[in-house]
Amino acid sequence: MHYELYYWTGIQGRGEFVRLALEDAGASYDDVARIQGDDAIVRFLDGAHEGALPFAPPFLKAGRLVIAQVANILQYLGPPLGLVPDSESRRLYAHQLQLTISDLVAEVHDAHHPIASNLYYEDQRVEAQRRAAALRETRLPKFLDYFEQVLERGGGLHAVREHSYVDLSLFQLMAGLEYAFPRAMQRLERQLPLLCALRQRVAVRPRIAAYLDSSRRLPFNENGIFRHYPELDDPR
Ligand SMILES: N[C@@H](CCC(=O)N[C@@H](CS)C(=O)NCC(=O)O)C(=O)O
Repeated sequence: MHYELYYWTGIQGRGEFVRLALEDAGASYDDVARIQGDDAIVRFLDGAHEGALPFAPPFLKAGRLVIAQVANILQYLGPPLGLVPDSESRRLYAHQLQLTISDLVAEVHDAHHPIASNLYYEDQRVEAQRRAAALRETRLPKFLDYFEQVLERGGGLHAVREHSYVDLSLFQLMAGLEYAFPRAMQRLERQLPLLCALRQRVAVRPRIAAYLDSSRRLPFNENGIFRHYPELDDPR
C-alpha cells in the first residue's frame, strides 16, 4: 500500500507522530503538502474529495480511505506496518496510550496558546507564563510519571511489551519537550530513567536514525507544537 500523509509544511507538528511510524516501518508514502503545497490540505478540508471529511491535519489517505486524528491514524497503521502487538488487549492499550499522548500534546500547545490558537503568542504572553508554570509543575510530572510507570509495567523497554507506534510517539514527546523546556526536562528526567533510555533507543533504530539525519526531518521551531520560549521554561 502507498500512503499519502497530509500535514502542514514547515513544521513537524502533530504530523510527526505519523511520519515516524511510516519512516520506522520503511513504508511507501508521500508527504503531500511538501510536494503540492498547503493548498492541497485546504482543498481537502473544503470538501473537494469524496468520503470522510477531516476537521484538521494530520490525515492519511490509504487507497479510498481518509483517516484523521493522530491516534486514529496510528491505530489504523499499526497492524499493516507491524507496529502494534496482535492481541486485542495490547492494541486497545496502545490506542489508549496514544490518546493520552494526544491529551498531553494539546496541553503543551495550550501552554504557549492558552487563550486562543488564532492569536499570536505575543498577545497571550502573560497568560502563557501562568499556564506554562502549571504545565511544568503539575501536568508534565503527572503525565511523564505515568508513562514511566507504563514502561516499568511493560518490562522496562516498551510501552506495550514490544516495539510499537507508542514507543515512537514517546520518543517524539520526549524530544519535543526537551526542545521546548530544556531546564524543566533536565529536572524531571532525573526521575524518568526508562523514558530517557527509550528515547535513546528509538533514536538509533536504523530507519529512524537515517530519517533524523535527513532533510525530511524538519528542525523544531516556534511555529510548531513544541516551541522554545525561554520565559516559559523553569526559571534559571
Ligand atoms: N486531535 C487532533 C488535532 C488536530 C489539530 O489540532 N491539527 C492542527 C495542526 S497540528 C490544526 O491544523 N488545527 C486546525 C484547527 O484546530 O482549527 C489530532 O490529534 O490529530
